[in-house]
Amino acid sequence: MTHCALKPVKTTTQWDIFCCVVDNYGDIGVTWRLAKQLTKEYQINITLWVDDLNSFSHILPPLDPSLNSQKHDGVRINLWSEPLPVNYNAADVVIEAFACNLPNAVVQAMHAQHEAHKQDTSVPKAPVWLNLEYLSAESWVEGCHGLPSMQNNGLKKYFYFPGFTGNTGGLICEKDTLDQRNVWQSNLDFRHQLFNKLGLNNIDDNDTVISVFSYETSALLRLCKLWMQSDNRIHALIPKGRSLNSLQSLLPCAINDLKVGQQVVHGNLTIHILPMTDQQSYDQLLWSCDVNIVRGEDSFLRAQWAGKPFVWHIYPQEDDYHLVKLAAFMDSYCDNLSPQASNIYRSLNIAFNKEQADTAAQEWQNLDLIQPEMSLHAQQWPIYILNDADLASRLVQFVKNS
Ligand code: TRH
Repeated sequence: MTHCALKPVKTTTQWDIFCCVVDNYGDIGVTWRLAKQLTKEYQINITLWVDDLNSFSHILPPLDPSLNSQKHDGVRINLWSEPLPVNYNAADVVIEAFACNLPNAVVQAMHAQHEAHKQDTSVPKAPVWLNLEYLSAESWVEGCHGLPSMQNNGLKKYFYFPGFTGNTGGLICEKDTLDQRNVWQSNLDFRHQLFNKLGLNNIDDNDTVISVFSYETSALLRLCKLWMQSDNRIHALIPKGRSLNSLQSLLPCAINDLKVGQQVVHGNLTIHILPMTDQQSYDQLLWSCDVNIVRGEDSFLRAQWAGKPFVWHIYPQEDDYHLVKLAAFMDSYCDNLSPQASNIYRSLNIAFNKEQADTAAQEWQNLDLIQPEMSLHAQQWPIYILNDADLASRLVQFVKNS
């Protein structure tokens, strides 16, 4: 047998994505979405290594947290435990999400391949190693996106920064998302069916429906008190989770004792306790509401793709750094708005995040003044900001170029 005959012949591309769940659902939410898209749109073999399957199962209910390995939506999902439960073979591309530290076995396998390639260039090169960073609209991102960092062992790691401009890594949005949303929003039957599925059977078409997926803030309680006194009926759809911590004074029992499907009525406000759903149903919920209150990174983007007005509760960071990131996004989002709309929308978002409850309530009322402009802007924004190049397509190109 010749030396060449021993070499593995690869027919498909294998990418491994490593995700460490820090807290909440954002780390797994982003990596799961990307994994699904790369599988479906680029036919890449993806293995998603996740260190916390229990958290993952909240946004992927069919996932069985007791299994070390399983497949959903074409993606191989492996429990990432230390040491890795299998002998690791280097993939073609290795993505560490949000600077999670890769397992030693992975780094060693990449390094071994790097050394083997140096000896014999017909052996495949070391995998393309990327660190997928958090999303930010700050201007420095353009300068850092795609930079390589030379590691002590001779490997190169690239920093891949998502972002809102052409010189960044782009934004996660599947190719059919906006078309699917348009179909959904053009026929009220879809909304009715979803609401029925979620047990929301007393919502009239003229009622205002607001989805709420935030962290704790006194601004939310203040808004609920405002909504109670509204002239029309308002429905706040709230999954069991952190938002409710701010609303304890409005609830009939401890949060743990609330039942999914339970409704709490105060004046013209009905609070509906929702289950956590899979990502697709959550998208459909965002498409169906009049306003969405979202948070973090992934629901923040999905609210933009929903084409509806939204309030962003940004993930809090040390020294209030998140307020810098919030301002950077507001600069971008409000760039083409009239001064009045820009002022009201910025002020509402800042007040919500800084727990300036009365200002948030005042600016919420002011939304009425700018409603047509904000609705149009919310529709136009996704097309403008995606600029025909979502994150997955830019990522695939980036890997080809490396
Ligand atoms: O859960 P989050 O607060 O995640 C955060 C942020 O990503 C933050 O940037 C990060 O640093 C921190 O985690 C560790 O918010 P986010 O990003 O919106 O993620 C929520 C995910 O949950 C998202 O993928 C949407 C999904 N989801 C569902 O699939 N079903 C649901 O019912 C709901 C409410 C959410």
